[in-house]
Formats: sequence, structure tokens, C-alpha cells
Amino acid sequence: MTYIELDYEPKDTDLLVWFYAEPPAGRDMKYVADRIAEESSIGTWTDLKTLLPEIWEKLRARVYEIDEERRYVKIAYSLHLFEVKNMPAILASVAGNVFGMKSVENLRVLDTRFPLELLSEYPGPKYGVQGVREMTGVRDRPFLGTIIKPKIGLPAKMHAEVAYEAWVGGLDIVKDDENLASQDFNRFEERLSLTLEKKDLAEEETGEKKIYLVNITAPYREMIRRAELVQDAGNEFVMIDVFISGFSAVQSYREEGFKMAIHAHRAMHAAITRNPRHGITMLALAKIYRVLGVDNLHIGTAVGKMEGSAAEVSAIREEIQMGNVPANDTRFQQSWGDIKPVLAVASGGLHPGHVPAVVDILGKDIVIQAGGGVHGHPEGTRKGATAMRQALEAKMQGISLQEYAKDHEELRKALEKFVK
Ligand code: RUB
Ligand code: CA
Repeated sequence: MTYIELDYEPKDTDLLVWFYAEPPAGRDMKYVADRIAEESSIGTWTDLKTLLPEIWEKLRARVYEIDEERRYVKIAYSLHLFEVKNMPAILASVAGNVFGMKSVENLRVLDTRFPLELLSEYPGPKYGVQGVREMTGVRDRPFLGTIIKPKIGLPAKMHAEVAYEAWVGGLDIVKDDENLASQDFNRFEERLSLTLEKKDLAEEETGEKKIYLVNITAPYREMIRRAELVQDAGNEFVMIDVFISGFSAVQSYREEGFKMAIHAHRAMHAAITRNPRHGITMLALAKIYRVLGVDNLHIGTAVGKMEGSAAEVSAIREEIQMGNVPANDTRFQQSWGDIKPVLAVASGGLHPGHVPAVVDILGKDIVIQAGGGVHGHPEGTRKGATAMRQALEAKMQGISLQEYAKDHEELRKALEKFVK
């Protein structure tokens, strides 16, 4: 019995998974491919008296390509194998036990191809790129944001004041950090109401729409209670640590039907995305989050403090924003049907000096976020925010930062400190 069928033509309705797989000593790629297909569909380590021919025929996975040299294995799964509207259970098949099998030394999901039949069962983003642009009136440039720093520690009142400084200094977006929840010194309810008061004030003073990404990450029921508070308060966005909260929480949250857009922070993703020989790529994860329906997603910066090359980060950006993504060396051809594009978030170690490079690499449909790069400005948050805005103005006008800094003092001081 083998799951290898190299003459199998994958159907449009199949879910496809592209693995990188290393066989253990003394084994070849065929052996490894068979073990992966077996464990991820209907089989186990031995043959079974209970595996009826009709089950085998209908539900087995099919290895339709093996690249010995590059150690690639491509497997097609019939949608009949899955409960289509249950992403956690789909992942339990195709990206579950397989990672721990002794019969594979290292294993990485490089990409998946979701069939339109599956996509049509998911909502995708409620707003996406266009929706967030309409919500804010920011039409033809990247968004600029900050994460309040220190990431943890400010009392709610100061948090709100720092947010205000960032908004009036020129930023569109202020975000809680991934580990700010409802600590003793900064209760969720208090932070929400004080920060929204300051947001109103900043909007009045600047005449610009401002956005507050309030972190509701918590055990699910508490997360929903906090989302209700956010909705009642009239805020447009929530932030969720999507990887930490889990696929079930993200899928369920999106189905609750809240009005707010979802900003997805990806903290902990690197535990499975970082090792180039094992785990799941950020590209594959990002596709899942687009399907589940986040509006903004952290994808890396290519230039800041977090890992991820420019090619990798651009590929993720394309995948979450395009309607039809062409195939390449490690990526399937993916059609997205009615699923909206996601706003890409570049964040992590950024400062005004990075703005031109980030725009060159990722384009305009992005949020450029700087925490330390704003609150670390020699003259504080407001000037730090202004320096970010000036850097973006310079880039949009095609002027070099050095040139623009000559008569923009905030930018000049930022560059003096951050660009060594
Ligand atoms: C960035 C920050 C975010 C990182 C996470 O702060 O707080 O949590 O963006 O990384 P700072 P990623 O601007 O001070 O570095 O976005 O890659 O998931
Ligand atoms: Ca952070």
C-alpha cells in the first residue's frame, strides 16, 4: 500500500500542501513522503484490518510530486477528508502529528493551496486594505503607527497621554503591545476609556482620523467580554495575539460578528516559523490568517530587529494582498476568490531612517510601526511621531531623508540618533 501516485493530477477542489522533508538515516524521500501522507490522512504505522477499501479510495492523501534533490514533497488532500469549516481540525490532519514522527528527521510546511470550495466557507477580512482606508480616509500612502513603550509598565493614564502625543505628532495608529493585557497598574477598562478620550481630542485637534489598536488577548470568554466593551465604546479596532490565542479562537472570534476590524499580532510565530528546516513558514501561517479573517497582519520588516529576508517578507505581502498569486519555487498558485486583501504590518526595530526602504520593499498598502523608533526620539514621543511623518513625506515626494532633514528638525534629530 502506498500513498505515492506521481501521475495523479491534483484537482481544483483538492487542498495541496508543499512540504520540505528530511528522511532519517538509511531512508529515502519516497519512504518519508509515504509516512507523511499516511499520518496526515487516514493511516498509521501499520496496516489496518479496519481500513475499508472505500475509505482508502475516497479519503487517502496522494503524494503527486517528489523532488529528491530539494527534498520537496507535494501532497493532495480531498476536501472530503475534512470538516471544511473547521480550520483547527484541518490543521490537525495536515500539520499535526507529522512534525513529531521518528520517520522524518525535519519537516516544514512551505505552502498550502486552499481550493475555492474551502475559501467560500470562510469570511476572510471584514474590512481588509480598502475597508481600513475608507475607515480612516488615508488613501494614497502607508499608515504610520506606534506601539506604546515601555511595552509594559505605564499606568493607564500615562498610556493615554503617550498615545495622545503620538497621534498629535502625526501618527495614524497607536497600538498596545502584545503583552499588555489588564495588569494591576493598567486595567483594561480604564486604559480603554482614557485612551479613547485622548483619541477624540487628537482627532479634533488634527482633523485626522486616528486609530487605537487595543489588545483584547485573553482566555476566550474574557476576550469576548473585552471585545464587547470595545464595541460599546465605539472603537473601530481590536488587537489579538493570533498565534498565541490559537486558530480556534481566531476563527470563532471572527464569527462573533463584531463591528471592529482585527489587528493580528503574531507573537510566538517564530517558535514554528524560524527554523528553515522544520515547522511552518510565515507564508503558510499568513494565508491561514487571511482565510480566518484578520484585517491587519504583522509580516516582518526585512530591515528591522526581527528576522525575515526582503524576498520572504515581500512574498508574504503579495500572498495576503493579491487575488491570484502566481506559483514560484516554493509557492503554489493561489486564487483568493472573494476573500479580501489584508493590510500588511511592518514592525520591529523600525525608526524614521527605515521608512524609505520599507516602502520600497513592501509598497503602500502597509502599516509602518515604530515603538522604540518613536518614543526613543531625543525629544520624546510627539517629536518622534513627527519625525516618522516627515520621513514618510520625504519618501512620498521622492526626496532623500538627509535632504529633507535639513529643514525638518525632528527628522534630523531622529536620524542623528538612530542612523549610525
Ligand atoms: C515592535 C514591537 C512588536 C514587534 C513584533 O517594537 O513591539 O511587538 O513588531 O515583531 P519596536 P513582528 O518598534 O520598539 O521594535 O512585527 O515581526 O511580529
Ligand atoms: Ca511588541
